[in-house]
Amino acid sequence: MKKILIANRGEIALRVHRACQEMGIRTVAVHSTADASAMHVRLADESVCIGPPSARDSYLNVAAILSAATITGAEGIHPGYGFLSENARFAEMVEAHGLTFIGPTADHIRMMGDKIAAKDAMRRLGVPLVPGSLGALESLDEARTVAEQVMYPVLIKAAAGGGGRGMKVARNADEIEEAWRVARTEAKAAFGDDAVYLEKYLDRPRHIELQILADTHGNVVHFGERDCSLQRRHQKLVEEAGSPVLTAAERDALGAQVTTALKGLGYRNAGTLEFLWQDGQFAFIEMNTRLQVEHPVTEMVCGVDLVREQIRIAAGEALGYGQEDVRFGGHAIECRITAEDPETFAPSPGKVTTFHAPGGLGVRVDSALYSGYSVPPHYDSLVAKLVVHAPTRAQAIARARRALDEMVVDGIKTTIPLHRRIMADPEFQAGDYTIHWLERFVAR
Ligand code: MV4
Repeated sequence: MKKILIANRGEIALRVHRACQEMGIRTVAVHSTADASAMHVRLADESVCIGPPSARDSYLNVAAILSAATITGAEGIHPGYGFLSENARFAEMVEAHGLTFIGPTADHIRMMGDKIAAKDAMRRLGVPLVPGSLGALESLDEARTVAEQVMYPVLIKAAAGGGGRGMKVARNADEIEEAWRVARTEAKAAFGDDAVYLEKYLDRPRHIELQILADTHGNVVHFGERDCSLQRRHQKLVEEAGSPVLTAAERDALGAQVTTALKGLGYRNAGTLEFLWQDGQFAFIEMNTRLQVEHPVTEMVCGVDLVREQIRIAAGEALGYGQEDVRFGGHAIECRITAEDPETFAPSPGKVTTFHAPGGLGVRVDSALYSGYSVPPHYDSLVAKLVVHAPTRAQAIARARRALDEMVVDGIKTTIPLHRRIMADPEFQAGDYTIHWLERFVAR
């Protein structure tokens, strides 16, 4: 491929541009009218305005994006994360236009978008799951029966859900009818699909995910895990690689199971399998068929450029290395810095009067900010990812604290002060947290 269209904005558009640049591939940026002076537009070799500020009319405007690719002669489209990245129809249309979609097949995107189909596929391939219903629940009676089998508390989840939407807990038999009714109603309203399934509710899990790459020649390798337990309202704030609770042997065992499964599936390109981890046990919950926001922590510990690999795979190249060639060095932490009030989380768009990125050994900042840039109110509030890498977790935390103290984002409110507090906290430093830790931390 000689030219790639980047169907995204912000830091991830820059991230993809940088990989292309280093591979000698020219880039086409697309942008809304609100992003005419955005950094991704400035850096790209060419740019096309695809619509008004509303994402619906610009970054989600399939016709405009395909037209932009056609008129600029782009051969491939990288969707980044969010927007059209997990839209199977879009992947199909890209291919139907004779272009390369830099990601998995439309069929695999569709399969993993249906959480019931995803779990069923993983179960058949021998990946451990949370105990629960086999497939969709056909009736309230079936929900009661499965709940008695796996034992309360249970969770009813929407098949079309994910990311925490359309989930209802039933703590006992008195609550199951209400959970069943509300989950189905919400699923229908949110996704136009009222299919639901049931799982035993794990009360204090960690969220641990595994990064994989698969080429079109049958090779699958994993790049270890990320611990993403530090989240608030399903928005991740801090991610680390590796997880503070996992041994190398546990990682190897999980990785072997997952790479075998994905070979069986014929999966291609990048993917992430999400697990809940509790009491030393892994249970698969969902698979993401895109590059993830937190991919840099994996890149830092493995020394791999995941976007470069995605592009090579999409071009039909073989990975060219095996699992034994993937080495894990040191520890990496990512702090997601958003344009939000660090106490109330109210959005804080506006003009950045001064932006100063930290630097030094083991410090990486992925950001589309510059001094004088106005953060538009129309999109996600993520403005910078501070990623640090060091030989040990304790050194990585010290490095994150030092870098956060160097970093300046004036003119808007950001979550930098909250990250300073998290990095200074003894429980965080001990690695002693579950998915519920951060909600309590921000409330105190
Ligand atoms: C769960 C769970 C407990 N038990 N499933 C939330 C988002 C979606 N990806 C799955 N989620 C959960 N599923 C069972 N059987 C708890 C959550 C959950 C969660 C998971 C990962 C990260 C943050 C979370 C926050 C609240 C609930």
